[in-house]
Amino acid sequence: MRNISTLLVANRGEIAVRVIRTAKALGIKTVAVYSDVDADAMHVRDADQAVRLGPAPVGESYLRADLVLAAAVEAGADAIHPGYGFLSERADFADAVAAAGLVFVGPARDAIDIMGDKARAKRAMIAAGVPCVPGYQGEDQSDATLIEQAQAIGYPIMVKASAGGGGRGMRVVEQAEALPEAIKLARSEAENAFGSGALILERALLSPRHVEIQVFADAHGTVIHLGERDCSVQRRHQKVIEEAPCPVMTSDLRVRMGQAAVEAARAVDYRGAGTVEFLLDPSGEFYFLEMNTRLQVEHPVTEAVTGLDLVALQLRVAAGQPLGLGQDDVRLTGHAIEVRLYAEDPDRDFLPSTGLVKLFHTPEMPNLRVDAGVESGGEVSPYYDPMVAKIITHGSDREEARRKAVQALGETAMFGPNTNRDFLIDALQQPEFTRGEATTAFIGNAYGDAGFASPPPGAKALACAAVVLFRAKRADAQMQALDVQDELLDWSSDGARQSVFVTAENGATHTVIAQGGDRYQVLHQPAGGEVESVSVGLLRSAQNTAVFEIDGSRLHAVIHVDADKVLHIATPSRTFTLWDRGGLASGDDKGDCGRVVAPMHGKLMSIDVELGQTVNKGQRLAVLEAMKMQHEIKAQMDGTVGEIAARSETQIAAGDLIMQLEPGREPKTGTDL
Ligand code: MV4
Repeated sequence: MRNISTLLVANRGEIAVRVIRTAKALGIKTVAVYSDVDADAMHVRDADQAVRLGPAPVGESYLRADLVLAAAVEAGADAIHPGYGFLSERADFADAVAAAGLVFVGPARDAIDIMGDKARAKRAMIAAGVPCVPGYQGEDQSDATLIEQAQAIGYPIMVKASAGGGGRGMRVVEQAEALPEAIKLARSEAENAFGSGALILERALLSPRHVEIQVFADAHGTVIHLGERDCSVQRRHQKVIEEAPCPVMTSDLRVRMGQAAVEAARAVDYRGAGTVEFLLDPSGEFYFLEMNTRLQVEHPVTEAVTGLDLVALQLRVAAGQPLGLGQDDVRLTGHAIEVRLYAEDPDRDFLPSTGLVKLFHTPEMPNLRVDAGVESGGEVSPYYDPMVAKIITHGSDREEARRKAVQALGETAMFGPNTNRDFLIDALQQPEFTRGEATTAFIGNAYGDAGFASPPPGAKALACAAVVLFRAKRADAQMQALDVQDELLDWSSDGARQSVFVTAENGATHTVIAQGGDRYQVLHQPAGGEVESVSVGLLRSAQNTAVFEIDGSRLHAVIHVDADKVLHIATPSRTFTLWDRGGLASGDDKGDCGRVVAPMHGKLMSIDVELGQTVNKGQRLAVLEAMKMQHEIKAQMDGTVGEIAARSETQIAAGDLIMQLEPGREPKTGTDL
């Protein structure tokens, strides 16, 4: 038995905050670690002590096992919780922590090692009788062997990096002709990314569900499972929505998958919290994919349906105590859904979006849990994962949890960096998801190649926004004229007070007429369109929220007005900005979307168009590599390439001009008419 009285949390963001919360509840002192850009971060302020690691890049801070270990020793910690990512699945780190006489909150090095290698893991699972996706996971990596094995497996085939994980280093091959080239590419990618070019082959399942089982093991021979999570809703292998239980689970299937997961854990002498990932076929067959030897991002849905605190169990088991819980003690209640809020821009191909968080607001409601790593006034840094918060709802059934998630997100907003909030709200309401039929093909089916385009706000939402701006300006006037009586502020000699706005979005004008008693008439006129009159009542307004009334319906909004009077507003379905353009003509913005600028710092990998070429809206213009990811830069309009200002194979800064598109197209010349 080991006593844990001081715990170092070797992570940042929401998971560091979450681990610290449970440690505190157990009377355990906490030590945070941080990089220079995180000196004022939430996890640093929550902990009892904090130790600086180094500069912002992860290679100089959160990935430095030596610095983390030294920090633990210096701070007098007796245990290290690695969270997820970073050092959580580094076998040599787990080993070094133990060798230094500290407790590593996780499994021993051998389990991490085996599960970190897909080929070894699958061989161990096959030996333990755990069903695996049919494939090849041998040591002979010659092209001839791989090609021959692929033929035996049958197409389509998945080629996966043995050292990869979570979809990294994975590609589908549809037919035999494409295999040699795919092997070559996959091998060199794997070599670069993971330091090993070893590959495995698997039959590609076409639209399976991604179902994972949470397991827990102690040092006294107890291994149990806490049911499953369905994580089928992923975008480019980034999980977006997770839920428990899986909508198509039956008690018989849960027993069989649970037993397979427990066998998987036993086969590697597992300790602590682990997750066994399976693919579940429409026919009800399931296959082992990989095991994650850490606490996962989506653990809160399991906590919601089991009522257990997984971090508390991890700490108990790490201290050598018995789990204190048998399989029969695990009861699943209701349904839980987690959505991941990412600081990214769905309108720009989901590029990460960073910067000052002007406002982060979430509602208070029963059975809602928010795990966040940033707060208002904080910063989303380009150096780390763009996930900023998780929103978890629990209901008596799936539909209740789903509706609650829509409602909670509708009253959630982050202003500053863009987020995927509106996308999440849309995804949660897609018929396929609502029916509980979403498989791994869902995002592709629902959004296709075009991706998600957030529709512009409607007249009602714009009218509410105009009212907020009007009131913000009036409040300013009030500050400057302290002796003006309140009731006179809405009065003017030519009748009602009114104010004209032009939106930035599409050149529409809004005329707000104050009618007294917190009622307003808003005349909404789209550029060149008919005037529409909207009558808006302000029922409630607080620091950052407002409730409006339009035609008897309530509209809830989260609002934030910048010092320069830019209004950020999130209604239950849309996030947008509005500002007073002081009567600018509506055409003034037109040329702007022809400016193609780098959305972030990075290396310009290619420029895919030529001077004078005509392009279609949505067409790829260039590829930018940033944060190890390739981002396609697409045309925002139809046009002609009028200028190319940057060169490929060069570094480029955020905001730098790449090219200029001219509106309209050159008439086609030639004889193809
Ligand atoms: C697969 C697969 C189909 N067939 N392997 C992705 C994450 C990683 N843990 C394993 N993943 C998959 N492996 C075989 N043999 C499907 C996935 C998969 C997936 C694939 C495409 C689009 C979304 C997906 C979501 C989850 C899993």
